[in-house]
Amino acid sequence: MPDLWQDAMDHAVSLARTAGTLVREAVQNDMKEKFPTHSFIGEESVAAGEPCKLSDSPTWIVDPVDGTTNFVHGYPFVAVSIGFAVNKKLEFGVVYSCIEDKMYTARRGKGAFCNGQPLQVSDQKEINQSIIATEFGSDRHVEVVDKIFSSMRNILCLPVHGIRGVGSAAINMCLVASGCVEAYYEMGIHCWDIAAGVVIVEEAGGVLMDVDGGPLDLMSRRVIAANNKMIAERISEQIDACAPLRDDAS
Ligand code: LIP
Repeated sequence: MPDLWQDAMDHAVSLARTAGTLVREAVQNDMKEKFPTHSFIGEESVAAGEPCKLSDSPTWIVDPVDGTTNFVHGYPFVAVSIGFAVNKKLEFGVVYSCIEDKMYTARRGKGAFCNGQPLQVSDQKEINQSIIATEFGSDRHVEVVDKIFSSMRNILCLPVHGIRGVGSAAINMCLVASGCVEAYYEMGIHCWDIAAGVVIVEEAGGVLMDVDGGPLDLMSRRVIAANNKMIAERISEQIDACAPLRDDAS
């Protein structure tokens, strides 16, 4: 039987690559010209063999296309995510949700905004009145998938109002900052998926945590972003944690 949609899918993959390359080159070349002493960590640069080590020097942490699978399938949540760290501390974050045309920005100490409007996390304190965002991730090893399902089952049965997920870590974090979901957690993401969102969530009044309840470690590939510590802790108690290979492992 002929594969009707292979041609369309190949075209989408090539479009995603073109768009990703365009954004990556624009960001990377522009930054190299404008800030020649700065460092760069990005999904594509790391895939090309460049190091993924956070040093004290000013560092751009960039995902040109967060939500790549969405993009390939035309699922309308795709973002450009740009975080900026100095002395290993994130100073600002920018997430542009391209299809929705929403520009999320936050600078440490100066608040978080969407298209210029201030953002504030939800004030909900009850987990059973909360919506939690998460993703299934991209790891298909059965032991990892089992942990993802058991964590999700535990959280669903707390119970919570609902579980959602738009397929982009950066946008999920912006939804926490916007107050439409109380929390987002995921295991298996990368530092470039979440760096910008960290500042946006914090500046909207939210908190970040590791899935084990400890402080967030940007390179650990695990995150909880929540409207408050209480909700974050309730989620962390339910997570069957796995430990993906750290971003800075090699
Ligand atoms: C994606 C993340 C998403 C996760 C996917 C993938 P990408 O990033 O934003 O949260 O579930 O597996 O990691 O690969 O589209 O930049």
